[in-house]
Amino acid sequence: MEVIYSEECLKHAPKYEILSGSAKPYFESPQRLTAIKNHLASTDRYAILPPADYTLAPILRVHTSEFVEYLQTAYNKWVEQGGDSQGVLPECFPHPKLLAELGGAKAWIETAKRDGNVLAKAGLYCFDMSTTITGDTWNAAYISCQAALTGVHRLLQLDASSSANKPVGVYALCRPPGHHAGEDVCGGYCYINNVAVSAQFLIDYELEQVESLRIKDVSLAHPVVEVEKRTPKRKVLILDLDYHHGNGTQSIFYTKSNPLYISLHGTPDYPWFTGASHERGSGEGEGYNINIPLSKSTTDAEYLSALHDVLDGETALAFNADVVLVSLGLDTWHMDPIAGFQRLKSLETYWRMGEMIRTCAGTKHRPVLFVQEGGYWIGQLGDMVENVLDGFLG
Ligand code: SP5
Ligand code: ZN
Repeated sequence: MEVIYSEECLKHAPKYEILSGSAKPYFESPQRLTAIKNHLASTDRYAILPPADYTLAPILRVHTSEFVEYLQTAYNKWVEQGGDSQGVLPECFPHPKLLAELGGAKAWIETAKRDGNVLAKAGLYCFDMSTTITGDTWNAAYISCQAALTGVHRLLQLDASSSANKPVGVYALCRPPGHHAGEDVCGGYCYINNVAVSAQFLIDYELEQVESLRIKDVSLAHPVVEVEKRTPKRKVLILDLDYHHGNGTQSIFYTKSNPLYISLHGTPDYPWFTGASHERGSGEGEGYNINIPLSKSTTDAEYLSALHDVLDGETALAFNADVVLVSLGLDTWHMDPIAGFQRLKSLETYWRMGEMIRTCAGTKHRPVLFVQEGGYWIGQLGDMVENVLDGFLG
């Protein structure tokens, strides 16, 4: 299988985050990526390939230009304004109650956007204290997203030339991750929502249009290509297997009937205020958002049974996706230092997850792009990824 990976993504390396009231070493570390890459490279079944560049245009279909500009410029402004060189972190958020009492929500938010104070913007464009912006963050987040888009491109090429019934899959080894990032908010170590941008890319473009957008070597010097609305080209199913609810992906597509978003996640846990089963989408999107909250004491067998039920369920079957995107978090593992189902303890479970994606009715015979999200127990990340991908290949 092809693995899309770039060393540029290692350069984003904040020293610490604020968790449970104190500074902790940054869990979303570059070592996560090298551990997975080295593990896959040590077998002869995986080819490690660099990302190409599909410009900012696909990113701007999902994220606002003011948010993107903030990510690009925040660190330099922060340092200019006397901020800690470790990077940008908020000190105050526009909490709805605070704003209601002041009676001026809209006006304050507009002021924060317009004026030059990066501390106001830091709270406006971020929802937690773990998503530090350093001088290397934008570049890494951009290239992480380009790795996912490269994965989409390779997947479409492989699918066009593959023989029926043979599983077609690609793995985008992305970092920083993406599923917590919304259209104009970062959080949960996520800046650009790699899976959401990839889903919209698949919905927007035919293979030939993808080819014409492609610039061979990644560079940040490209002008912004005009972003047009397009007629949908494909139906996309997003399967979010990260331990945490993908609040960003959910919110980006909440009012849309394509993609179909399905998430299995631990509850109650971070991000605390999203992920209930009654969050089903709204308007045209009603019924196209499926949350499966699972107790933290979920076992291997219970997890697999929940996954099987949803992938073989009526909604996934009726949706009849053309392509599947998997938000692949490995923080479901019982030993994960910041997450994990306490009784999910068998590596074989990860193999079975891959197998279910290959064999269940809702995903069977579809090309699958696996996009790396969370997972913090570094010693076994490689084993978990290898099991999912091998289970998928069969
Ligand atoms: C992509 C992704 O997995 N992001 C997750 C961000 C989670 N950040 C908050 C973690 C809270 C951990 N609570 C500490 C419990 C220690 N036992
Ligand atoms: Zn996670």
